[in-house]
Amino acid sequence: MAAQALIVIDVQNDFCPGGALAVSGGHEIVPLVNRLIEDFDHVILTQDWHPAGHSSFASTHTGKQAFGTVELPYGTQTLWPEHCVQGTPGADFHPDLVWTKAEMVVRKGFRSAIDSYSAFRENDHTTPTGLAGYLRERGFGRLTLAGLATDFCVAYSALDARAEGFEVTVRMDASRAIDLGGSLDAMVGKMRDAGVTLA
Ligand code: VGL
Ligand code: ZN
Repeated sequence: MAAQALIVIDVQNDFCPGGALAVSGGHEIVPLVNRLIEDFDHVILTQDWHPAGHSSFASTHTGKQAFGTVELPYGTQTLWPEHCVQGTPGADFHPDLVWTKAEMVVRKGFRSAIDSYSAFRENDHTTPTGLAGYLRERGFGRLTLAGLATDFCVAYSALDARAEGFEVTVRMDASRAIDLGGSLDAMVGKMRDAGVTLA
């Protein structure tokens, strides 16, 4: 059976209460994520990592509000408050996350013009992050995902991982959602249809 890895998605200060794009209850998952990190032999982290003035920030577009949308060359992009700016405390991992064991940290969203929810492919659905190749080269075929946010970065990562041929389990108990306009239900449906195991 193929080796397995845990992928901890974006457990960063800005996605926790008090942060710029706080996910309700985001900090609650940290003890459970720490237990998963202990239980898995191989751990990979992702880190949302935007330059200032990123195209996904509402403040970059005159007259636009956070949680609205904008048309970018690759399609409709949801606009967010400024969050996870490279090198800022908001972009740091939650202080209680025990991340030292991580073998790899994948940073995403570092291109000004393209957002990246997924740890595999940016929001143009074309530009790869390199994670699929890394996982295949290391022989990982089974992935468990947990983190923030269930209906954005976790879900898009899970769907792309399935499309890349990995077996995927999402630990719903160790994830929390933004739930913007029914996005949680919609993404849960898509994950089920794609053969993602929701645990
Ligand atoms: C995320 C919105 C913007 C996430 C990242 O980690 O789910 N959501 N950037
Ligand atoms: Zn982001």
